[in-house]
Amino acid sequence: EYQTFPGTPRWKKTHLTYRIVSYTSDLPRKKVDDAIKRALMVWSDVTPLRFQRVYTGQADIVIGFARREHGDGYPFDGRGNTLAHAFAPGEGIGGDAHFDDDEKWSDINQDVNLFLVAAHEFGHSLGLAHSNVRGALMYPLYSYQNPQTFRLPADDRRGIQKLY
Ligand code: TQI
Ligand code: CA
Ligand code: ZN
Ligand code: ZN
Repeated sequence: EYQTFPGTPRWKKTHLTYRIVSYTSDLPRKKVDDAIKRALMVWSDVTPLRFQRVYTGQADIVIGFARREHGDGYPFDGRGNTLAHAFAPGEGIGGDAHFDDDEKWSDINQDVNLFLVAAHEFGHSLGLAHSNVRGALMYPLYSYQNPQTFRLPADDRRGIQKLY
């Protein structure tokens, strides 16, 4: 069953902005942009949420790649283990998603698939914690699925539709 965070933080609006502030050198920028866009669509496809990209100024969901200590008190740990993290909805760092640039990011099946990890992180950005349903996107185990044929599992859909 899906879970929300304590106090059930959620966005109190359906039009959210996102901004990509830094990139990995593992992939061309266009592939990063595309993976992020499709990962957000996983959630906007099944809710009234809309995501608009902005290029300057502040945004609800700030997205970036970083390594080790990167200013939020949750340093990354080099290759392996933690791949990314995201913050529950809220002001400031709330909603933001960070990706460990010591991982080898990929848009296909080898290494770590950016689309799948980003879709999971944006679940956190929108207010979903971890599910205990094996196979759910928010289940805390990375398992590769073909991004081309990815469908949001029913448990995650129920969870996000409860919130929005
Ligand atoms: N990063 C953890 C995660 O996103 C960080 C984390 C642990 C976390 N508990 C949290 C973030 C609670 C927000 C709220 O779950 S990770 C997976 C999965 C990670 C793990 O790098 O371990 C995915 C990132 F689900 F496969 F285990 C992406 Cl898909
Ligand atoms: Ca790591
Ligand atoms: Zn961070
Ligand atoms: Zn998670």
